[in-house]
Amino acid sequence: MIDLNRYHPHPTRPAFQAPAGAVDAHCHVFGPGDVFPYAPQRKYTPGDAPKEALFELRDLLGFARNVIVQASCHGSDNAAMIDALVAAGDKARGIAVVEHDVSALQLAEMHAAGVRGVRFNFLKRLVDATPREHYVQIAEKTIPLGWHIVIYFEAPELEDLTPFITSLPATVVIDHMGRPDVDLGLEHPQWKRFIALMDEHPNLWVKVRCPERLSKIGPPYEHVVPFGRALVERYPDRVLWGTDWPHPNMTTHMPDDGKLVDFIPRIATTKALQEQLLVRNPMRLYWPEEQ
Ligand code: 0GY
Repeated sequence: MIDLNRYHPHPTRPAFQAPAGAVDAHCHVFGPGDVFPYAPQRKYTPGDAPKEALFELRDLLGFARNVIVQASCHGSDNAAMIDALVAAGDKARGIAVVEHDVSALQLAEMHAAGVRGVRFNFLKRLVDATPREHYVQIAEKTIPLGWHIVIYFEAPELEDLTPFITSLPATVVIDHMGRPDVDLGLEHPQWKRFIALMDEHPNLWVKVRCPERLSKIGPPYEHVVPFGRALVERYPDRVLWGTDWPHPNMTTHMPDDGKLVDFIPRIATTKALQEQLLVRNPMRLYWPEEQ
């Protein structure tokens, strides 16, 4: 029986060979809970997914680097994520979750460890609502550091969130293709609204990932392909890809990360697009000093 609260125990080595220097730009570490306790206000308790397992997966998948995103189950205590960044050396960058009263010293320490952005999470099933003014205060403190903002919402909330998203004077990375309902298709106003937003605001980037969450059918996620491909081809210099390991809150299946990697050439169909998606774009955003 597959345990949906634990990452895939035996991911396959992908058939697709990622280009040298590829970055998994969306993954997490969970705990271990006895060292890095989960937040009291969390909405779910994951199985532990420690940094060592993440680094092993990175190597198995043929990737060179990770961007580790603070997950809601750790609240704004970034200790597990920072510990993983430090252990990874220059092979990882981080996205933190911070409170509005975070100090300049705390931010400087995070920056030194490799944090390069903050995440604003609008999913009610994951977090309690944060006052909008708090997000504004966080943005005012972090954008001057050169950090960007990662936003997680679901497509029906986009209309309400648009004034806020477009007011942010920084690079804004939208998680998981804006979480469209893929059954509605590419011609539906929901998807067109997202495309119009991306068209009008060149500071917006998007993660072209998460077929395992967007699909109600499961692998091989055929009906998610047109959405990912549309974004990669329209915004080749503003797309990122990530595994989302260890895949919290999956209800249908636990994805094999090797198979998720094999999804990449179906949405990025040329070597040039793959190089942009997996190397050039994430390096520009997270390791600009190496460019
Ligand atoms: C993801 C997606 C989810 C969870 C979180 O912070 C989180 O807990 O992001 C989800 O449940 O959709 O990106 O890991």
